Amino acid sequence: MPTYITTPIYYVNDRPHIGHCYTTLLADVTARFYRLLAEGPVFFLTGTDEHADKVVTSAAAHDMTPLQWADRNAAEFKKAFAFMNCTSDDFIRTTEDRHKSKVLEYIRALQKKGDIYLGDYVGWFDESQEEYLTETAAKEANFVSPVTGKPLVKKVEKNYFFRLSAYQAPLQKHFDSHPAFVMPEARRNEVLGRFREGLQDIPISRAVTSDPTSQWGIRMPDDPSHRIYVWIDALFNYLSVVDTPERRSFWPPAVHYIAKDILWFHAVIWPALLLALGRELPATVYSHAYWVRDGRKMSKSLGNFVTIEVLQAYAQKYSLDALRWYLVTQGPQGATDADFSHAKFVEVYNADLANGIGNCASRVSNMIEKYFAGSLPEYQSAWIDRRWETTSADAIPTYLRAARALDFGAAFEAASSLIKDVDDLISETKPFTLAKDMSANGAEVANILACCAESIRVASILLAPAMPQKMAQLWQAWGCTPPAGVGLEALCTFNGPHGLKPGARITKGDALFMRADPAEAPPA
Ligand code: ME8
Repeated sequence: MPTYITTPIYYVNDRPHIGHCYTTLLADVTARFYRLLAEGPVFFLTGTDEHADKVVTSAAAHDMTPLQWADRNAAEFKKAFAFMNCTSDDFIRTTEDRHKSKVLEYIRALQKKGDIYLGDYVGWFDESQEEYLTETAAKEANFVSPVTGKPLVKKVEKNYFFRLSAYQAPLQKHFDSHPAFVMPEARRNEVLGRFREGLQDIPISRAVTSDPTSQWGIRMPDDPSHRIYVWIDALFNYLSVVDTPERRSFWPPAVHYIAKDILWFHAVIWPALLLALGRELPATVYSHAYWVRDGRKMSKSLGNFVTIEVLQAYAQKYSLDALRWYLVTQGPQGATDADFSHAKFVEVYNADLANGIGNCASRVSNMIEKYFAGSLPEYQSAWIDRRWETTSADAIPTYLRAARALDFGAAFEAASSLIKDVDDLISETKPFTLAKDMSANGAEVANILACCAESIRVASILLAPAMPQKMAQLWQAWGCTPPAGVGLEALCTFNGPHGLKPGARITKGDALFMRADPAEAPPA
């Protein structure tokens, strides 16, 4: 089955930071997991949202045209995601013709159906978020932006409206019959709570005036005095990119990854637009929480963003895969914000990586080198199979269940449990002691080390979506690079057709992860 995974398209008024990298990384890990499953083609999309008013303002402040400014920052986002080793299949910029022409097509279809009409709008506008707030929401927020605290602006406009109210009942039905439509549960409940207040039609255009800001954006079909509201233009990216003969089979998306800030647009407005267009709805909108720093929200005014430069310094010092591991396993998946903390980074790095898979793989390859001249020994498989069945076999189904449910924290914990089982096996059986008398214990040492090496191989496959480079390094040292196109379950069958074979060369290679000193200052 084709699998389609998306990230938000990010505003180009600013440079990328940890938040953007995190969401795109989650999507990358998901895409790599689905590619590993080899159940069908995978399409992973990210990109930039370029028609926001604030792009015009920032561009002017830098003496550039909006498009020049967008070009520059879109390139920054591309660079950031390349640095994170994210494997997106396409990068959409909403200023591209392929997107703009599709948006016009969708708007026309909605007009024809009577779902878009011209009316008057009076409302409270949050200029920093490019978003209108309902009267109730504006009052609750004391007429300031709930996000930035800037005063809301009262506006009356002739606008084109989308008949959102008509989709209350069908959306409710969809929510009722698709419990995984919005994840996690807390976010689903949040949407349903607001949803019960009732849906009102929403403005989807803005008047074009002499103000240059208002001239940026896609014009309404047959009415150049209006431009399409940036949010509507942006949401359509998910469809426009795959709405081609070659890519059509990717629709609908398996998951739209977003954070909690843009939940309403994705959980209500976007599905309503899709229902209106007669398109299938995405399987899941996954709305994660926020990265914060030292317990405080990251913001421009505090100047406390974890920038690309900070992330690069961590990758340089501890390796990119260690950074990916920290972000994915300690990040704000679920409903709780996560703190980016150096102490936590080092703790997780040492526990999971340096003392985890790194140390385990190096111990096992050292012993194979020492006792069997680096050649994987023969073993009595009945004994090993029993050990595997009793301690480790559950890790794979647990991993699969968790990863399919997009719970990568739990999935990688299951993968790491294999490494812990190997450590436990070594502590219990002490092959290094047995090896003192190889003529008496050689067969037993062989059994133990073969079992350990094969368990590490299986773990490395499960860990690869998070740490593709380091696992590839291990596969190279052990000559067990998995062939492309073979599904995860076949690859992970213990001593299966893709398992390590007796006689395989197990070389030590470079250490995967060197231990870090917790007292050391954060990399700068
Ligand atoms: O909202 N922690 O773009 P945007 C985690 N263009 N993730 C964070 C984060 C944080 N502190 N800060 C930002 C827009 N993000 C629109 C989207 S989609 C059709 C249009 C991530 O540049 C997170 O994914 O403000 C969040 O939803 C997104 O960046 C917002 O990016």
